Amino acid sequence: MVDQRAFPKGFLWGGAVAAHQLEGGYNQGGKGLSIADFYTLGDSENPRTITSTIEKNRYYPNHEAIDFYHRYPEDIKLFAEMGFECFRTSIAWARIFPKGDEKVPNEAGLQFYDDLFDECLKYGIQPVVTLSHFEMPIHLVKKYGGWRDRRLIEFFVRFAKTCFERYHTKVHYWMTFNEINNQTDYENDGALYSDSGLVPQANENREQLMYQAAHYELVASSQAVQAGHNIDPTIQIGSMIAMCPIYPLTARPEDILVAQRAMQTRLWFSDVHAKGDYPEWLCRYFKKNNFDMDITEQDLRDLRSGTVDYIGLSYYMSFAVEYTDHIDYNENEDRVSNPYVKKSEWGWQIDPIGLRYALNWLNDRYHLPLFIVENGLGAIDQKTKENRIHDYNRINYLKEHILQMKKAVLDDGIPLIGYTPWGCIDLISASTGQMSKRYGFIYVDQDDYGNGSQERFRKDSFYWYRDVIKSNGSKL
Ligand code: BGP
Repeated sequence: MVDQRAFPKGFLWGGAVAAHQLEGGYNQGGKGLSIADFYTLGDSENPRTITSTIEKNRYYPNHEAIDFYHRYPEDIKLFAEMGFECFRTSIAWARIFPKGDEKVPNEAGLQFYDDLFDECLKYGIQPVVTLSHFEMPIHLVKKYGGWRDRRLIEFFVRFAKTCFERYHTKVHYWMTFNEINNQTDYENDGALYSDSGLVPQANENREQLMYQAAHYELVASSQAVQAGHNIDPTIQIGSMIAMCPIYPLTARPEDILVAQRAMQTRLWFSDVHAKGDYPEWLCRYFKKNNFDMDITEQDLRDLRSGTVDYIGLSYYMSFAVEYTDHIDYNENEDRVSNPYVKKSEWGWQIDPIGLRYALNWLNDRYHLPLFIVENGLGAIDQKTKENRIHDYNRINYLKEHILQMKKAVLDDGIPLIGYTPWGCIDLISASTGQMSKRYGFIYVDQDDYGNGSQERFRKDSFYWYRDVIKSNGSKL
């Protein structure tokens, strides 16, 4: 018997996307080039290549993406048909400040988001906005080396202020950096590049570089929170973390200890965001490793004054870890596969109960409202001759996760603001650049190489999710 209880009144249902994964129009309306414009296509085995120039005859999937830049009225109308109450997207930094370090914003870029947000509001859909979702102007990477340079704080805060001033009456919920904690995977070039615009040199200590860049991002975030609240004290500015609960593979105490450290390693970013302080274990870790960190007294004051109002999280999977020979967590060495959960076609471990566990964990730790701003199943979809897409696997995935979310809210008392499943319309995958790794309720006729009509089709999940929203989660 499926749990038929409804969610509390006011719970926000919607969907989530990010600018560079769907807008296209990469060089239109005065937009500068961003780091996402330099990513080629990859696949499930091979990460995307980061090129230093845009090479002729190579395919860059984010350049055109699904052309939301021109087609958004049609897409928002479809979201409205599903009954969306909110829509999470990001603002492409390079549309507003094409180079990133100039003082005057690009009016055409600002106008684009005004028009987009107005189109949402026309249907009663409130925009939820991430300021930096795996994107920054490429000029900031080329000239300053990305977030390794303290001057980025000033540039980001100028961008954030410009957005708060312009849109604060239209946007209530904001987030500063998408999945800021992905950088714990600092051995992965893609994670460092997309989160911080870092291209480490051969002689550099990647780990120290990650910590330094993350520190500047955290300071920038805290200054942005302060500025946002000065502009409009009613807006809510959140952290956004990739929440992957990490389990010990066994009850062996060594496994428990390494899993605890792994969770601390993933969560220290939101610790700083929410509590305004570095955790003690991390300060000791910096010293033990002789990391020469540029952290000033003023930075520490800023971190304390600019704590977040809520925690936004993505939830796709859980991990399991096993002790090897040290307790300091290392993503690549310690992660193992969990025999109790299934995997997606891309090897992501599917664990709905882990979502309830994650929400309880975050609530205990932060006592702040939570917002699930990403969740979903990346899968290959087949369109039939009748233009139908029977995506039962996706419906099942989402249903199982919503059921656990319901228990977390109604049985455990978790203060959850809302739920925006990822890629509510098919878009370019962040990790692979593929179109065929689809998450949407809306199918976009386009293949991995950009061929296709780009026509939109409602999947079976479209009708299912419409009913979920209409019944406020009682009908699953
Ligand atoms: C998150 C990102 C999104 C998104 C999603 C799915 O990490 O915030 O941008 O893409 O994961 O990942 P992928 O597109 O690689 O399947």
